[in-house]
Amino acid sequence: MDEKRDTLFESGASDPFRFDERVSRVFADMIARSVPGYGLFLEVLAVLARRHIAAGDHVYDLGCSLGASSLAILGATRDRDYRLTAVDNAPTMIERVRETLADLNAPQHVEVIEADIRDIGFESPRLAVLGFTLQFLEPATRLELLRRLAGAMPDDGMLVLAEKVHFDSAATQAMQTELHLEFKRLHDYTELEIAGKRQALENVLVTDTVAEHEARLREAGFARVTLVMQAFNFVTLVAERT
Ligand code: GEK
Repeated sequence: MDEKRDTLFESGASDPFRFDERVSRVFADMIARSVPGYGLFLEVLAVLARRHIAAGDHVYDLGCSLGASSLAILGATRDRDYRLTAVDNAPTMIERVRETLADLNAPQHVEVIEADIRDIGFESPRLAVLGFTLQFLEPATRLELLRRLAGAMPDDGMLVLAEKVHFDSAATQAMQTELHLEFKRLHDYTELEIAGKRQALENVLVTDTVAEHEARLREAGFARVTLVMQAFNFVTLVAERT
């Protein structure tokens, strides 16, 4: 995989954000320098996978991008024989993730599907991961996807949902936003790049509050929702079917 540094917003303003060839080429660098706690999220996911996945299970990585979540899961469970389906609707991501996962020679059965996650059927997902993906779906379509996931899950099914969130309190929101911006500055993004990306993501990445996520997950059919990790305005929730 040709790893490249993210300089997409060097000159500031741009068109609305899209997961295209340019983004796919720099994606690994972009997400590591933009999402506080991304590395820890992958470790948390590995722990959850080790704890939860058993032989014969079906695991879904929904919005897999370059496959980092799949790799974390597969690496932590090499002693088990199960099926992992990685899905993304960006052709350039799929092209790259196919290569990565094929080269991996994983003992598990891995398949990569290019599709909108709202259009595929789910076959008894014991573990499903939405790693910073739900936030890119039109808000009105989120509940239906979660409902279908919960409905297809076995009783001991689990969803790992990682998202950027916002806060009801204006003071908390201001503080968390400032800390996120400082994280980006720490990773050498300029003010122009930060402003450009922010503009590009407007109406493309639409956040909810943790309370909104919890309420929607419950409405979708998940019985228990647990916050397992937070880094500023990025959270990971575990939703259990029963
Ligand atoms: C990781 N989980 O590295 N159907 C399928 N894929 C979609 C859809 C959709 N409707 N909408 C967006 N995507 C990964 C990171 S990135 C997060 C996930 C980020 C895909 C989109 O093409 C992109 O690859 C991914 O969701 C979101 O752990 O960029 O902040």
